[in-house]
Amino acid sequence: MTPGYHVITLFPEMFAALTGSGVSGRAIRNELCRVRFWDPRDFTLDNYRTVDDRPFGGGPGMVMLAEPLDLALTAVKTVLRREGVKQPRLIHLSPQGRRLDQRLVEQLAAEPALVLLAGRYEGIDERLFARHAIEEISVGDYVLSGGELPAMVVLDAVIRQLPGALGHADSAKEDSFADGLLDCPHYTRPETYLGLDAPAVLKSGDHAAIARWRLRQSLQRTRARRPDLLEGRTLSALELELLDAPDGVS
Ligand code: 4H7
Repeated sequence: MTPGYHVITLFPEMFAALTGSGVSGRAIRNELCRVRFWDPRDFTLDNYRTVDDRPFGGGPGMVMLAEPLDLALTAVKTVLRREGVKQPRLIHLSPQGRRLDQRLVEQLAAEPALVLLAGRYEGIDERLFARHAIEEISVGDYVLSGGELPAMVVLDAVIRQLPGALGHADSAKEDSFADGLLDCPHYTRPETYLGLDAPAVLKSGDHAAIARWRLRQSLQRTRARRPDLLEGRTLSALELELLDAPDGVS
């Protein structure tokens, strides 16, 4: 079944960047997944279509009302139940959440549906979280004005994992992080640019040597820039050998 992604947001128009362009746009156009938007304003019950109010206890900014979000979530759940999805993962994008990584992305890409809640203002009335089991996910330790960009980050990362999303030439398995390592350097024409030569091995036609060179670059870069990524990973004999191979060897 085609996975269904549901986004609860006051700013559905922001998602044109995700749905209209690139790998994600093509995947949606080709019906590898569906993305639907739910505007909490459409679930308000007052004439002013109010979605926020001043925080109890005072302080700056506004808080999102529980009720419109609760009604929107309930509507999404009803649609999903009718489509045979019983317990969809509900995800609130928040700086307080579990950090997104490629392992979590791969888990999310295996789900038949996801419901993403993009908050605005200072946050959401906490009582929404008493009524629904909602996971919190963060895309990194920095503050944004809303959850829309994080929701697009999650969806872009998830959608590129869907079978058929990438041309068969490039594959999600080839991505940096797919094997827990940083990417190798890339080169294209011309062979010499402003006196700088592309590595000769890449022009050698020796595919095994090219694969070894790329793996060595990935390993050495990962050790230099993100040694934390190597900590939880057991290196094979080949990987250990490549890590300490000098440039030009192997
Ligand atoms: C939930 C709660 C996610 C969502 C608070 C969301 C960063 C991330 C938001 C907030 C996000 C992330 C409201 C806290 C606006 C900051 C100025 C939306 N920011 N905000 N405040 N790292 N912001 O994933």
